[in-house]
Amino acid sequence: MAPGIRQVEAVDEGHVLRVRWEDGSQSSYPCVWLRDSCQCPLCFLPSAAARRLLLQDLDVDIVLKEVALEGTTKISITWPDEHTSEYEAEWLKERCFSEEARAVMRADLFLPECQYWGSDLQLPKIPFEEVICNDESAYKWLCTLKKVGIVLLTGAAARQGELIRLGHRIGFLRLTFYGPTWQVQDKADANNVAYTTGKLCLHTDYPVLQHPPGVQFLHCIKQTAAGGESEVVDGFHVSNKLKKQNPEAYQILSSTAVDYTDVGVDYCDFAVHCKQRIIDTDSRGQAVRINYNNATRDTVFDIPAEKVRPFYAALKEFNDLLNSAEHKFTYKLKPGDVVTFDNWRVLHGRRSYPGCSEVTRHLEGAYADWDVVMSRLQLLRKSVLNGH
Ligand code: OGA
Ligand code: NM2
Ligand code: ZN
Ligand code: ZN
Repeated sequence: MAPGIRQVEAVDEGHVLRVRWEDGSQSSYPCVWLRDSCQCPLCFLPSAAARRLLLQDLDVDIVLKEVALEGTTKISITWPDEHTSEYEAEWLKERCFSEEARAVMRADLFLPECQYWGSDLQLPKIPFEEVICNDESAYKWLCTLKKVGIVLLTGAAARQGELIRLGHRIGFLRLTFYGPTWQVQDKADANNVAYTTGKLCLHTDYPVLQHPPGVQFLHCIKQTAAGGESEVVDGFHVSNKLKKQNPEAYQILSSTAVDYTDVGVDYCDFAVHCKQRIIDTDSRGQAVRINYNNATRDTVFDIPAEKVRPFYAALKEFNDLLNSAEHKFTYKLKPGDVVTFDNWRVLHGRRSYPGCSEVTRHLEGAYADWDVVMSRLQLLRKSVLNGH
């Protein structure tokens, strides 16, 4: 519950509303924002929870004409054109512009908390059926997936179709050229190195797409006796290490646009090209997405010749750090295991295994977008916190 409002007044020549709360704190709200955020049925469409007011009808220099406090939980503003707007105390408090209030809102909306890990990872595990049937388990799954970057779901049936069920649980899966779900097994004339028995070096999937899938699911249906172990590394943690150890290498990998290519036939025929920075960073230089698959990195390399060798040196250094024993966690999937991980953060690989005329190892894979996963997480949080 928000505290009540003690007093309201216009300041800054009517451009700002100052609210004094009963707990002694105060908040300032620019009038242009208040007018823009009017919740009346002319300005706001409740059924869409969206603004109807057009920006062309908003006066950036608007000042308030009158403000009145109604009890302690509501204020009413009259604008120069006699339009009136009402705002609830709680609604205003949540939207306070102070640094602290904005940090609280940001944390609620985006769950930025990140637990870094290395070879010491305690792989989080939750039973698959609990995630399907129980909202609290599903909520725990998605929160952990966001925070740690990887969760193992256990005890799924060892047959195709379980990822479709998981997709329905969150909303929907991400369709790509490899199909709604895809079968990782040794294939004749493989259209991807994943579909062989070879070793897969640490990689993120699908950097050839402009918006690479945010989340990946791999469901083990059959596992080979020898080889085929999985490896994972926390790409954000290793990026931080690289930045400290070799800032120049970090600078190169976070600024060089690398060409990726993928050409073939699967769900349909495809010829995809894309440029990605291997370490994608935000405005503060923090890694937000790793885009690295050595197999689909193009031979076309659209940078000046003299920059090529420094680029490879930087990539080698990153690759060495990724592969260091201190950073790598190794495990082996069992039939019925579904590993779910943040494909923007966690690099994954697999050890090679012996080839055989029959299929000795079979994973079913699928992707989801973070938009869909975060949406489900927010909805689950509401229902779990409301206790149903
Ligand atoms: C892939 C992949 C892992 C494995 O298909 O992209 O990383 O264990 N597979 O086969
Ligand atoms: N598969 C597993 O970037 C990639 O090519 C990753 C994608 C074939 C769907 C592999
Ligand atoms: Zn209005
Ligand atoms: Zn992969």
